[in-house]
Amino acid sequence: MNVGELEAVARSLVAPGKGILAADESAPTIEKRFKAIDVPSTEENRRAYRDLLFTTPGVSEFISGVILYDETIRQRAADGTPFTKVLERQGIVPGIKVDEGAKALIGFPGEKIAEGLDGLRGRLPEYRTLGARFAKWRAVIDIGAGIPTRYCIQANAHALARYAALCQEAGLVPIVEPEVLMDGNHTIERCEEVTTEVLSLVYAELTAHRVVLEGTLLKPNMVVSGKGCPDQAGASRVAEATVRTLYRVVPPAVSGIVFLSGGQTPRQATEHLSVMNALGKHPWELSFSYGRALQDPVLKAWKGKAANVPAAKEAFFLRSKLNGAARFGRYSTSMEPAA
Ligand code: 5MM
Repeated sequence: MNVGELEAVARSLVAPGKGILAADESAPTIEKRFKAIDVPSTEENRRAYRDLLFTTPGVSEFISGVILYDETIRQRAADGTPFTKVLERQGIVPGIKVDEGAKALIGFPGEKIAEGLDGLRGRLPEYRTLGARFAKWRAVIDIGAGIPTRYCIQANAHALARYAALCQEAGLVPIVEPEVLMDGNHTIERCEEVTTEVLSLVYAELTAHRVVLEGTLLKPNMVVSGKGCPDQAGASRVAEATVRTLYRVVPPAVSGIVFLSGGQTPRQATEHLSVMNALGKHPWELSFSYGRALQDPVLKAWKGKAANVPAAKEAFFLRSKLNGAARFGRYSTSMEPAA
């Protein structure tokens, strides 16, 4: 393991004004996204969609890295260039999702454990040869009646730490993603309580596994009200609760924090990030690793039609640029195009 190299990659992913595009939708997830715009999830449609994202001119000013899925890291652009090369030529770092999805945690109804540790050590060197310099593993924590249990949090934290240690051994920066879901009626206070417990256990496990924190990034949820909660916290409450939680439990040695959007609207995700950055200087870069918040407007503009590719690229460029502004706390809703 070359610690200096890991830290350099981690820091480049959170360079000022930039963040990550999460384009690592697994086959079932991309099928769901395509279904919403009436596009069949064929291999060529998935390739064409990722092609439009990765060849959007100028986007490297705001996008530092892209998380790919196993199929995508092996695909090529229309001109035959491997996607990893298309990204590298723009100075964008390719990454790879290595978990195999969240599955039922036996004995714990309603809870999940991310799978994929078996054989992971053998899979990582190939991804590095294909061009990946960082990886991602997502654990899912649900809030509900009697959940999450301590056992579920512990089991997921342990798996995240095992994954992170194996990535560092293979020369890949691990993005550690423990996602507390927005689904449910819970209050923002309950989200804060659960997120605090989850992150505390994650850092206890990472430390126990001797993971070098400087060579990692954290991809957390923001602290928000559950989708069905009647009291929907506004941007300043979300920003304050999220930053307070991070200060309490995330060591300053971590190279950066790249939020997931988790079902927030694209505007909300951008505004929340901007307000957090406007609060002042923090011990870590506060950045983004959005999937839906970057891609929803792109999918709506594209609709699977070649004629819509320029408009879809424009939508991706705009969302990336606005999140780039949010990295400096300089986003305002007035920067959004009129509806
Ligand atoms: C892009 O979606 C990623 C893969 O999800 P599945 O394993 O469910 O197919 C997902 O891990 C994503 O990176 C994070 O959830 C962040 O995406 P959002 O849309 O929440 O910003």
